[in-house]
Amino acid sequence: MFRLIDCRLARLACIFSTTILLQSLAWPCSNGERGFSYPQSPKVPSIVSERYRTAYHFQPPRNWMNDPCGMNTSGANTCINKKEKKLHLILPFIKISGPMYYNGVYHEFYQYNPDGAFDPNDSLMNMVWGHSVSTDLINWIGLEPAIKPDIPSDICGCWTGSATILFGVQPVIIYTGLIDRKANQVQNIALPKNRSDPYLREWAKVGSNPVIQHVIPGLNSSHFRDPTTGWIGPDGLWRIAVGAEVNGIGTALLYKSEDFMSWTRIERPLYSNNALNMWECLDFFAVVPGSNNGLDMSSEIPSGAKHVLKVSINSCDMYIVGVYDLKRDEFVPDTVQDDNRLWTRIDYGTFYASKSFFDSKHGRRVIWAWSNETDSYSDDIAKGWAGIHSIPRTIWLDGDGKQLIQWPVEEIESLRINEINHQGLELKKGDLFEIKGIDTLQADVEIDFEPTSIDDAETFDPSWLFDPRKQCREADASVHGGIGPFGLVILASDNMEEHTAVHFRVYKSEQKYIILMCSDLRRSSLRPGLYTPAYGGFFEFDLENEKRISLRTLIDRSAVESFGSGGRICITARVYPVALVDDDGAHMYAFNNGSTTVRVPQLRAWSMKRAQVNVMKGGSVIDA
Ligand code: DQQ
Repeated sequence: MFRLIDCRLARLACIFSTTILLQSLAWPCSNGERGFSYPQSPKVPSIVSERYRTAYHFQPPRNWMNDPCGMNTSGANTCINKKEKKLHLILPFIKISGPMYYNGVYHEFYQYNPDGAFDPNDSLMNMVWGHSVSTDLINWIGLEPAIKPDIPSDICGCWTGSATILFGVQPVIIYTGLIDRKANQVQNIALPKNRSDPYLREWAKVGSNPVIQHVIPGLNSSHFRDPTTGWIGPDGLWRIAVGAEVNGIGTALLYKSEDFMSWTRIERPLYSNNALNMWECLDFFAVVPGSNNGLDMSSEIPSGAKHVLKVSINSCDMYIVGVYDLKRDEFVPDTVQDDNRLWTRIDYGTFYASKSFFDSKHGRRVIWAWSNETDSYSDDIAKGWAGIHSIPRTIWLDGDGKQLIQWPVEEIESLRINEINHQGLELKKGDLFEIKGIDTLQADVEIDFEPTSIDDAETFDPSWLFDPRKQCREADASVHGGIGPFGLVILASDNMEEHTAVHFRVYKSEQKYIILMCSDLRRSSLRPGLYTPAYGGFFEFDLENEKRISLRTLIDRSAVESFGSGGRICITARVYPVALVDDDGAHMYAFNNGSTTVRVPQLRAWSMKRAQVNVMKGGSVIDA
């Protein structure tokens, strides 16, 4: 696949052993080629430990999982012709009204391999849609897979897509089917068999599949996938976008339909840009700058709203803010950088194929993503599971209309116990303050840092923007600075041989301050050969007025999700400390290594309880 400079560490793991395994299973679709690449460690001696398994992140009880395939999102009023034998959806003439919440249940669909903890995309094997339900986004009940490859238009795999609830009552899944060994792709539809089943357990594919064929001039038909959630245009027609590579260029193809069943391509794409090739897992949504109220794409979009186009490529989720020109049915970016290394990221760590939905229960937009294992393929097999989803996050646009803000959904706070609270701490250069009294392996930490002076900020070099990870490596937590580095050291062994550092460093750039946030994994594990990058990203900060730089870090064993400056910048990381396996416990510290003293006006931290994540299957407990 195509890689960015700072996303370059490809998955080198165990192609040889994977091929043998896949050949022995003799799946008819196997072409022996890897479908995807993502950062993972090369072969290293495996450690089998239940202690890396997360306690409150979403994951199936076992096996491989990747992309979230979409939660049910709302539409509005409906008009269903009950006389039709096959459920046939017809155009509504009713004015669309308010947001809806489907029977009080969240549905999470996800890419899942029922055959083991290996990636079935490697050889176009049996990828199905896993399915779980929840009433709070935190505790989940596992159900049977919603869709499996069993028709000619998905026989080599049911890949990613989206769920839409038409007019508030009719859920529809639209997804990519792989039709042959060359990974040619088409789009299919499935409907619930029984809409009055609160869990929507069973799904049926429509007889007219595929509803969208791969016949478009210049299309690379093995790069034509991941349809978005549908939205309604001013003409009352449904629209979806499908990611594609057309004449070698990344394109968001736009389709419209009266009935969500038969689709016509609009010749002009929603957007295309030759800075990137194939776009996976497109997401397109509306936001009002400065408001954390979410918008339902099928409701009236208020004036002043912006639209966001998110694309996934090369293990990075990037986004562009712009406007949706309704006359031309086109997304027009406010600004777009020619060099895609400068595109803003949803998250600067291990966070891919994100999908957002409008949560009508709380009037917010929620996003989450796949966070792959970054230990090795042999570890996946040894553990018997691979892949988690990030904590669902509320997502909105900052008042300046440029930067998305994300914050863990408030429901996660129901897992907090044993609060500790410190106020008025002061960290001088070289200080380490140990945070005690909580479970440091399962924790939620919120800390504010306030530099006592802004005079010593070092000078910012704009060329660093091209490679923040390099800056995190070179100006790491041990390198003294003017303002910073300060932050948290987590999952630290007794002698600090193992630790993960999440920290900030403040720079001055002409009129403004620029902050570098890093999540440095290079010393996160004593295991040799693991993929342990120093993730990082920059953001602008009004230090003179805002004064406090906040950090929230959710630690969940092998998952570390960090939110800088109230969610302006996010970094998800996967870590595999030996100390965690050995049950030696782990230490957590706040630190400062800059010459400017930093006040900590507030530090709050909690242990996090275990959530009930897919330990119940359809109502009965299953072995996790
Ligand atoms: N994963 C799916 C594809 C998608 C990719 C296959 C992104 O549909 O493009 O599992 O991770």
